[in-house]
Amino acid sequence: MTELILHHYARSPFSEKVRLVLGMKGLHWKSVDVPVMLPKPDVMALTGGYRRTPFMQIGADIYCDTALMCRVIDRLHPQPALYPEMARGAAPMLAAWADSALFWVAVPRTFQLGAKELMGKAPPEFLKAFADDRTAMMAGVRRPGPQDTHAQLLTYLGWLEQQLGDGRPFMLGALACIADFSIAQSIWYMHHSPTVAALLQPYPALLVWYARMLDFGHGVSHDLSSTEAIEMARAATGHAACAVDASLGFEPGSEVTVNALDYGADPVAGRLVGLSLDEVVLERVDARAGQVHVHFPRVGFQIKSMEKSA
Ligand SMILES: N[C@@H](CCC(=O)N[C@@H](CS)C(=O)NCC(=O)O)C(=O)O
Repeated sequence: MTELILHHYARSPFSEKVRLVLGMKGLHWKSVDVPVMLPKPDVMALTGGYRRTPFMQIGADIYCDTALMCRVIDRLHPQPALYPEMARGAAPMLAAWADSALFWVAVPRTFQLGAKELMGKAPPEFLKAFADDRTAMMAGVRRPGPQDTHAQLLTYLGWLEQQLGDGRPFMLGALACIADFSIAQSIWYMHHSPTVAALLQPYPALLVWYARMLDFGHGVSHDLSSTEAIEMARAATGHAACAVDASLGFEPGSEVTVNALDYGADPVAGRLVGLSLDEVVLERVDARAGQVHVHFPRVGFQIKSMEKSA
């Protein structure tokens, strides 16, 4: 079964990155709306504890983190290529910068300057609950202040404008690649606040590039409820092929946990069924979703043996 189900919410920048990728590929996909904050019981039924947004489901295979999701989408639907030959190494490197450094100044800066425009109509109880949720998700992470985000965002926007300075249509040349989508999500988020969007005016090449990115659209989505998605996982027969490369330090079938190394680091526990440089895959059995395989990228995630620590 290769039907793509994206679990996401409208205002999520990382979700917008994937929606635009689905648009570039011209795909039909199923759309499940997830809560913007905890609790997320239907998310947990599928992921086993990973709370970040978005994640992708294909039958009983669950893919966490957009870096992996985009590689899977590209493998299943290779044209047009998301990692074109001209940028095989540079594309994921630039994407990783945009998903971390750029994102973590663009999004906080947008909140710092545009909170009222973004959240103006939300009731105070929602705002308090949202702030508490994100504070807990970011526990232990140093967060930049307004002077930091101001200076760093201007530096990054300057770099992007220079990168497009020779008139190239996309960040790494003639073709769009994963880096364009990772950068676009931050610029997209800035546009939710008119005050913050105005900061982009001195960067004309970036704005032309951004309009080109929006032209990809989102493909064609069909709404699905989270209950139906869980039912589809339970009904699925089989999983995507995977195998454990034991030279990477863990035994096939061992009990492990996997967690993100940066934030939202809640561990997911399961039996190790896949391990390569590209991904780590856990098998877990959920009361509602049945036997699911939860996939994470290897980069940016930590695997811990439960057997050793027991
Ligand atoms: N590296 C992750 C980052 C995902 C991420 O930070 N997503 C944000 C929303 S855009 C999030 O999870 N926020 C908390 C939540 O949705 O519960 C990815 O590429 O998927």
